[in-house]
Amino acid sequence: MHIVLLSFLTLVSTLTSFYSPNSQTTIVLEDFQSSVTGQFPKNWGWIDNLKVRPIKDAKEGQVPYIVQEENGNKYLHADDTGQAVTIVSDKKWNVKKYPCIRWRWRVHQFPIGADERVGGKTDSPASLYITFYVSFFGVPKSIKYIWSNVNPECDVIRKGGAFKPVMAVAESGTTKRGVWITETINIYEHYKKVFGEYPPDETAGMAIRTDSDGTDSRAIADYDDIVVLSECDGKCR
Ligand SMILES: [Ca+2]
Ligand SMILES: [Ca+2]
Repeated sequence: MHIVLLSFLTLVSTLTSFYSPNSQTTIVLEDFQSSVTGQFPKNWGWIDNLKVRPIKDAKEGQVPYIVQEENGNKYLHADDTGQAVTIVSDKKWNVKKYPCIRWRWRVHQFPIGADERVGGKTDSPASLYITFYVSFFGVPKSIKYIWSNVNPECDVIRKGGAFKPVMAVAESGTTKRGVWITETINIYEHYKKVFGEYPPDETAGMAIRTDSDGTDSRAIADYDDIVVLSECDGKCR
């Protein structure tokens, strides 16, 4: 009798933990594993004069992003010498169900003298934009999460101008060179904090940019494992 009750209780507790509302679920948005090493990533485009174009429309060296591989892991590699191109993915997800985003990045070279607050020096070695929606007039509402040489973590930089995204510093400084760093941000909560309103349920896409055009230098960075999560603590709350 005891044994039956005990096993029943064990079963209940097992089921409870399995169906626990606290169990985190994740969706992998991009891990670059299905892309071809040495080529531009699959299912991404690049922005030219506010239009998204396929990679075949680019001139040699115009879009300096390729997939590289280390021990079987593929990742995106950006090497900008002033091209300053943004690449985009139209992957969308429900930000109410998956309010958190996590990704990892690694900077090999920081643009010399860059400062996103100073006109003409607005370069970031790495950045990931989340676009929440695009208006009828084609104006995107985005937060651009940057790795900034000098601006402090969680700093929010507003430049003004309809097409300029709000920037938020996800990582700061030039000491963590050549090391993969993982970021986790609750973008649903962060959007509310930055814009003072609720975000739409579904996002409109994401973008990546490594740039060094303002400082006329060079920026090199890698990106991988962009994942959304049903819950997290995250930075910059
Ligand atoms: Ca990967
Ligand atoms: Ca720039």
